[in-house]
Amino acid sequence: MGVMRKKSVLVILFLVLITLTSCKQASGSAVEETEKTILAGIGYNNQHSQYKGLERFKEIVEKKSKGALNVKIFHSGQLGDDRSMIESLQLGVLQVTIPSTAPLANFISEFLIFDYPFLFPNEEVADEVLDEEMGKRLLDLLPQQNLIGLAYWENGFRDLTNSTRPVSSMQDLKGLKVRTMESELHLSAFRKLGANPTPMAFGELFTAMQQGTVDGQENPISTIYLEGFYEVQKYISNTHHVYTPFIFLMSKPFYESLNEKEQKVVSEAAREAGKYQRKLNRKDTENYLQKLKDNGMEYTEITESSRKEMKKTIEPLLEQYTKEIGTDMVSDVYNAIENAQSP
Ligand code: TK8
Repeated sequence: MGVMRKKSVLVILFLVLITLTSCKQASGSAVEETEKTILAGIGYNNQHSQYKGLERFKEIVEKKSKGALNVKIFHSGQLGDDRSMIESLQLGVLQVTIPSTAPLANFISEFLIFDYPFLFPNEEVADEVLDEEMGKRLLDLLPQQNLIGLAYWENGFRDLTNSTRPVSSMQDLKGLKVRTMESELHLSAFRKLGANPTPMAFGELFTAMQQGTVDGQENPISTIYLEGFYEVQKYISNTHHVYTPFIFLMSKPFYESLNEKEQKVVSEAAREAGKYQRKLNRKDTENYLQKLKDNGMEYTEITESSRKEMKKTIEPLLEQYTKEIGTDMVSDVYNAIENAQSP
């Protein structure tokens, strides 16, 4: 059994143990109610808005359920990477995780749409499309995978960093060893742009950059700063090539074990905490680019013509994914984006 496999088994055993020891009878109530514990695992550390949003979720849920529900938060990938935590939800040994949509696309291919480069023009349009009918249509695909999607949160617009050279155009990408999320589309897109991409779980990324296994990576500015990537990356470019939503996932078996009132509490709390998290993430993004420069990173602007060239180069590649996702779904997403931009 491989190291990763052993780790996942250990994490699952750990989660089962926690769940068993956390279930305790609420004493003194007329009807013995078992307190339900929500184990929530995320990939980022406890400085990121993803963690602070989850703290807000915890606060709302424990207050509104009057203690019938309690939330335990595990950050920094302590319970595994995005894919393994999604699998733990499907098994029912973990109750909440908030992954990027890219790894989720390995379970439901329609979520690949969010890896289409330059799909969203800005956060406001992304909010409107995700929080309205189009976003709900995608959430409705989750129960078939034993998952419930309660809300969209924000990872953000992804920018490229590397340790080798400034990148201001597609030509500068040539041969660059870039880590991508475990998404077939991300991988083929960077290959098409001339880079030398490697898919990798987020938890392995810092060491890979430190050891030179990869030259660069791409993530939102708040991640680059809060995960200390400036310690091992010299150059950052404002590629803004993809907007990645987070998706607040709950294990379907757990969600169905909740009574109606509790289901309403967790659903409303996920949405309310998501609005708070988005706001926080945007404020962080404004502040952190300067901090990256203060920590020695060299910032390069990508010209609009370079962005157009990248988009044109990748376009033919998307045809195969549009077939996989479904042409209707893809055109509906683009129409929703267009409608969200019209006055
Ligand atoms: C964190 C990941 C991360 C993603 C990545 O759990 O893997 O680069 O951007 O945010 O979801």
